[in-house]
Amino acid sequence: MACPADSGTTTDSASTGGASTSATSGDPSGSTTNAPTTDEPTTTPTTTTVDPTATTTDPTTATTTDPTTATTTDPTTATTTTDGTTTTDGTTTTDGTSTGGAGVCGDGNIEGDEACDDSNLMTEISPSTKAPLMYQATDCIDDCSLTLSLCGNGKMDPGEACDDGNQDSYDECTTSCTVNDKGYHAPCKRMCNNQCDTDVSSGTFTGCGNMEVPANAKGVCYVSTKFFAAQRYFAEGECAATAQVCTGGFLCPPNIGNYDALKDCPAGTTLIDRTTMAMGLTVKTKVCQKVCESDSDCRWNSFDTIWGKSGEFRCQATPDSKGVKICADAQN
Ligand SMILES: [Ca+2]
Ligand SMILES: [Ca+2]
Ligand SMILES: [Ca+2]
Repeated sequence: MACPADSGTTTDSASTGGASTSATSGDPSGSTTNAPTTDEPTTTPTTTTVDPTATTTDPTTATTTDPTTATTTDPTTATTTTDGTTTTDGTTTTDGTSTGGAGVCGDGNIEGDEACDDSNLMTEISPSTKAPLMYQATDCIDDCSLTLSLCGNGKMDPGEACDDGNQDSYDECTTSCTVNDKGYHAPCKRMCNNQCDTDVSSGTFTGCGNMEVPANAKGVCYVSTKFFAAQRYFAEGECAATAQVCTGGFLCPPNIGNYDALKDCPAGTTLIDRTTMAMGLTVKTKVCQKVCESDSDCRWNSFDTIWGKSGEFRCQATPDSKGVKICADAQN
């Protein structure tokens, strides 16, 4: 069973910064092609007509007749054709149909902007039992945007937001080659004076400094536990915000935040609502968790020292997320 359960409300699916490597921006506002000005009748057609060469197979060199917007510097920005249709690869024919371009992920052929294609739509799990996690040369992330074995080689490869070549996920670049924004889903540590008690919001957290914690919730760093009653797997620890209430007796862990009052989560996260029952206790927990589109939005490659193996953070709709895809460890 995957991580927390039951999402109540959902926020919009705006992606949080940093981890997203999606190259499929379809936002028309990303276009830099100027539309002809219509409120200046004295303007001659030659100065307002969009140059057909604006469409190019290389988004980084898309040009327009307006020198102030001649260059698109963001390679993820979609180019706009003269007929106003938008494509992510710029290869649009005169009749508006797309050709080639992004390719078909999972067909075994590396096409378009694919970094790799190993004939499946899954992110391989490293068999390594110690860091660094190792992958086969052809192992390819779920959306074909990144070759797993190239992350950690110290240089930027296609699909990587960063690569500092080390095994430290707590610095600016995680071992999944995603930017560590120290927000939701960031790697974290929880330090307690003696032994951490059952109040998961206790102790001192490091790594979650940029997390926006909603009212009625508390910031937490979920870390792996390995005792019989609560085997939970969070590779390297995971920043989240939570509210929890327990009924059923003195064994209850302390309440956290205000469960009933927590209604919304920050943009880029969704509210997961789950109930667990054990030993006569009923624990209701709400958690804000990061929304994602593919594994490349999550930390897919994390080594957990508690369990001594690879984490399995994956972008997935869990049994309790009501169809919303979140970054969750598949081992929970
Ligand atoms: Ca392909
Ligand atoms: Ca694969
Ligand atoms: Ca690399």
